[in-house]
Order: sequence, then structure tokens, then C-alpha cells
Amino acid sequence: MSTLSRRNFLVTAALAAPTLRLLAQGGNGPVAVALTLPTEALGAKMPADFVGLSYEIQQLTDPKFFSLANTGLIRAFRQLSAHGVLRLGGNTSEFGYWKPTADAPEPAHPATREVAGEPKAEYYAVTPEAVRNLAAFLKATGWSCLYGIGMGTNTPERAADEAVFVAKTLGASLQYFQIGNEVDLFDRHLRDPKTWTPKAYLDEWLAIARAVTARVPEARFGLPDVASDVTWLPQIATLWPAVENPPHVTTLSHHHYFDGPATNPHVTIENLLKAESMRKVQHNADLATGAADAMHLRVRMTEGNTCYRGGKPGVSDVFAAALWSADYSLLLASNNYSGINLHGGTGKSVANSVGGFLPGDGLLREQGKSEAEIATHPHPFYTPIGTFGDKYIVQPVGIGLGFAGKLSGATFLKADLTAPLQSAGINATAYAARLANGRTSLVIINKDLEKDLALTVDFGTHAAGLVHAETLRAPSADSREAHIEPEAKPRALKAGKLAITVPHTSALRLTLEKK
Ligand code: BDP
Repeated sequence: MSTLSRRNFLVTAALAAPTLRLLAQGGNGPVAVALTLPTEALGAKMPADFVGLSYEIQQLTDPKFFSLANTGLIRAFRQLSAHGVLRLGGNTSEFGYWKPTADAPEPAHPATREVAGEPKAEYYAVTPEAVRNLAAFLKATGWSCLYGIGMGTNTPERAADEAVFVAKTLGASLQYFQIGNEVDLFDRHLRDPKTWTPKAYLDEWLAIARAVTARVPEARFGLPDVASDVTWLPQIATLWPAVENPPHVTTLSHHHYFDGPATNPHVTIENLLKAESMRKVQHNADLATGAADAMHLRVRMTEGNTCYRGGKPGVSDVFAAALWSADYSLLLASNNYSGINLHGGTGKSVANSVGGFLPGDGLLREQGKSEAEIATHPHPFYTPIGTFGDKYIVQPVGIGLGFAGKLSGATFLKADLTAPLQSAGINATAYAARLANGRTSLVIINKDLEKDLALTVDFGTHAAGLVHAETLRAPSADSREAHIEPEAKPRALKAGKLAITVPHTSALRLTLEKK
């Protein structure tokens, strides 16, 4: 090392596999990393239906939205994934009620506290027509469904009535029921903060889940769908063994938003992409997967996005969000999550879920933007599929999710490829996996806003045929576009190695042909 200057050093990573040799140049030059793919050990399997979206229950108040007639939306879903998972829930699910017939009266609702800044109690009827149309929509898209039944203002009887109709109508497209959304926040408006605990929640949850199971014996469930207090998962895992005759739970779930709301100055492209933003994700993943292991279940990230309360223009709806969602998805997949549902939908449904107004709109108006210009942004700003009149356009955050989703069905190679990149001084992450078709894929996400990565990959024992490369890119981190571009010609390896640059603010996927 003595011949190497401070600006040009060599590090041998203390990792059994992969072996890493790294040559970093200082200044603005590219950071050079030589990386050898690990061999045999396999880690988490990313299910074929990993990719998912989350919508408000309020969305069902327009029965034409999730319907066969909405061909543009069907196309956008299929563009994202051939086997995705649609989750219905959100704040509005606490105020949805089942309306079995056109003349069924609106039930009496329990009194709820009004809290400044929290959604007002506005109630939404869910009708058989909406559920029937949803069933046809799911068939047309090839997606399945996590169906949210409210807990905040519901009764076990009404929940069971709704579940009977939903189970019969959705059939095999129904994966499971979720009861209650962000129950860790119920102490703010729906329940008495003095008595609301995971135990109190579990008792209420069991009363509803048992009423449902009594009438839908094959019913499966996911829980607890907390907003941010992931310690609820281990607490539930501790309480669970004492539950007699437990309902059939398949999934532990929680949510994650990077930060928010739009007016929070911390919500910037720089902070979203910082390695630190994924540290909290990893911390919560450790808690969640620990609880799931104890219950012999898997975890699903059922709701979340870049910035809560509808997202932030210029952060949630730009290319940086694509790099964030690609990295976030693969980080969770490599942590053995069964899937992820990014939240979105129409501006109205999400505005309804956060008290009637998207703070991002206020921000744009403060910046003097015209209404015509504001209308060019997707609403909500974080939505993976934007609604523009009758057109549905997959947004950068959705394109990043789809890019990560290309590893669906793959099994990760067991190695932390990110740590060595970051210790080389570049804000990049990497994931390697064996695809369902036996090929090996390596994804490198260069979230660094300045430094290019000069990468030499030694495919080691994976070395075989040609390498196919495709990039996730856009003109800049703040452009309102994202492109997945396959290289026209596959590249040949030289002595089992490939040298390739991953420019800053872009991602690359290399897939190696089999022998
Ligand atoms: C979550 C809610 C969802 C909201 C979202 C947001 O479950 O209904 O739309 O936050 O604040 O907490 O954007």
C-alpha cells in the first residue's frame, strides 16, 4: 500500500465472498471497483408476485375504476408486472362500509375524535358492483388482491358480511384479508390513547377475524399493517402463541414512507438517495423478519412511498424516485420480504385519505406555479401510475419498481455486495441473483449524484456465455422521466470478466447467458 497515495488506494475487502479489489481515484474521476461474484450460497427467494401497488378503499366508490372497461389502467398494471398484487386499504378503509344492496341504509357510525391534520370522518360505501368489477379487473391484469376491511369504525358482523361476498366474488384472486390500516396510529383518532396497545388491537382483530373465519372457513389474513412502529410485529409474535385456535395468518405487514410531508425541508432528492435513508429500512426489516421467523411467516411491505401525505413534487415524481424504488425493492426482497406495494391512485382518493388536500399542491402554488403547470404533475405526486384524464402513465417511481421486479422469481446470491461499494466511497448498491431460468443477474444502482462507477465484474464460476446489459436512466435526477434501455448487442466476456461503467444517477442490470 505504501506506493499508493491518498487519492489512489487499494482495499481488499475482508469478505469471504465476494472478493473485492478496489481502486478508487480521488477528485471527480470514476470510482473503480473490481468485483467477483459469489458462488453457490443462495439467500432469499423473490416471489414471482413481488411487485405490488396499494390503493385506497375510497377508490372503490367509483366502480368503473377497477373494471374491465378501464383498459388503460389494465395496460399500465400489466406493464408493471404480469403477476402483481393489488392491495386495497389506506386511511379511507377505516371509513369504508359494506353496502350490500342499493337501498341498504348507511349504518350508524361510532363517534370518532376529530384531530387537526388527520382525515375527517367521511364515509365510503363499498358495493357489490365495485367488488364484481374488481374481480374482472384482476382477471384481466393477472394480478391478485390483498383486500382491506376496516377496523376503526366497523363491526365483526359487517366485516363478515363483506368478507363473504368478497371471498366468493374474487375467488382465487384473493390472497388474503387485511383488517385495519395503520393500527399503531389509532390512538391519534380512533381509539383511546390510554388503553390502545398491541394487545388491545389483537383482541379486537381476533373478534373480527374469527367472525370472518366462521363464515369464510378458508379465509387467510395479513396483519398488523402498522404505519411506522414496527416493534408491533415482535410484540404480536410474543402474544401469538397464547392465541387459542388462531385464524389463518399468512403474512406480517408494515408500511414505510421515507419522510414527509411535502413541506418538510428534509424531503429532498439528496436525502432520499442517501445510504442513510435505507438504514432505517434495514433496521425495520430486521425487526419485522425476526418476528416473522418466530411465527413461520413472511413479511410484506403493504404500503409506502417516498413522502407521506401524497408525495412531494420534484422528489416523488422524478427519476430520483425510480432509483429509490429500485433500490428499496431489492433491499426488501434480499431481506426475504414476500413483496412490496407502493401506494398511489387518483389525486382525489389520496387527498381524501389525508384530510382532503395534498400539501404538494400548496407547495407548487407557493412557488407561483400555474394551475395548468400543476396539472402536469401526477396526483398524488408519488403515485406509481399517474391518472391524466382517461390516460394512465407509469411514473418514474413505478418504472424503478418494475426494473427491480425483473428479478421476480429469482434467488439472491448470499453476499453483501453493497457494503464494499459504499466503503469505496460511492453511494451505490448491488444485488446478484440466480433467475428462475438459471441465468445470473447482477443489478448495480448508482445513486451517487456525482461519481461514476468504473466496474470490473469477474463472473467467476458463473462465467459462461454473453452478457446482456440494460440500464435504468434519465437525463437527470430531477427529470420527470425514467427509461429502461436494453443494449442492442450482448457483450462478450474477456477471461470471464466484463469492464463497464455505471454512470452516476443510473442503474445497470447485467444478465449472463447460460453455457
Ligand atoms: C398512509 C395512509 C394513506 C395515505 C398515506 C399518505 O395509510 O391512506 O394516503 O399515508 O400520507 O399513512 O400519503
